[in-house]
Amino acid sequence: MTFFNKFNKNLKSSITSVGKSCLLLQFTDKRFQPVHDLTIGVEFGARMITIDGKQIKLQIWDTAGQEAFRSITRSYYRGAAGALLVYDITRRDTFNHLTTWLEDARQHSNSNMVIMLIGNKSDLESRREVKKEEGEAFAREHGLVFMETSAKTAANVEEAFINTAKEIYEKIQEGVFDIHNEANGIKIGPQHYTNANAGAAKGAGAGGAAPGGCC
Ligand SMILES: Nc1nc2c(ncn2[C@@H]2O[C@H](COP(=O)(O)OP(=O)(O)OP(=O)(O)O)[C@@H](O)[C@H]2O)c(=O)[nH]1
Ligand SMILES: [Mg+2]
Repeated sequence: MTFFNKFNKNLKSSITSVGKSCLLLQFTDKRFQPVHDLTIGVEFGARMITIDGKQIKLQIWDTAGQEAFRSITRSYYRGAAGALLVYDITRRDTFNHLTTWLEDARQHSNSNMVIMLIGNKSDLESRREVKKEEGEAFAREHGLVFMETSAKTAANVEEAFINTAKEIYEKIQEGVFDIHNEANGIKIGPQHYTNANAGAAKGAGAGGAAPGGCC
């Protein structure tokens, strides 16, 4: 699973600091780090979760929001099974260019990639610039799942990652992903291999992604 914010070709100020790295840290380490350095290139996190009684390892790439790293981050989209598209609810500029970002992500990723739209910093209600309804409408229009989160209070952070993984898992079971092609960001662990070979990925683990995968 890759993990990145929306970014925009023209306004560098709008592409960083939406809270991607903090969300990842909250998910993997269950803590919030108020002062967080800009991500340089790509960072990595991983966590085991259980879905449907199966152990699944999520491998998560945290990409830089800065335009300067765009070509590096793009190369991580292709091998990802899922993505969190993050904007900051207190900065309308981060919301305004979601369409541009989404086009770019879809163009450079697997067409089956699950994308979840995240409006982060929901704890800063008094500074809100983007209504929740606007996030919901954008997600509806583009076929994305939507959630508001706070990396600070941990609200919905667990749900955002796990629901994305569940969607990937369901797609595996429906046979949407070719689980024998690791370029899809999914790798079946040895303990699941017999089951996976037996049918349409039944018993398969889902998750992580570029390159790597899971289980
Ligand atoms: N109040 C509040 N602040 C947050 C939240 N998430 C992140 N922040 C703050 O926002 C700033 C940027 O967070 P990062 O996680 O580094 O942002 P990023 O999207 O990874 O930024 P780049 O790596 O530059 O693309 C930090 O000062 C965080 O403390 C949140 O949910 N609530
Ligand atoms: Mg970062």
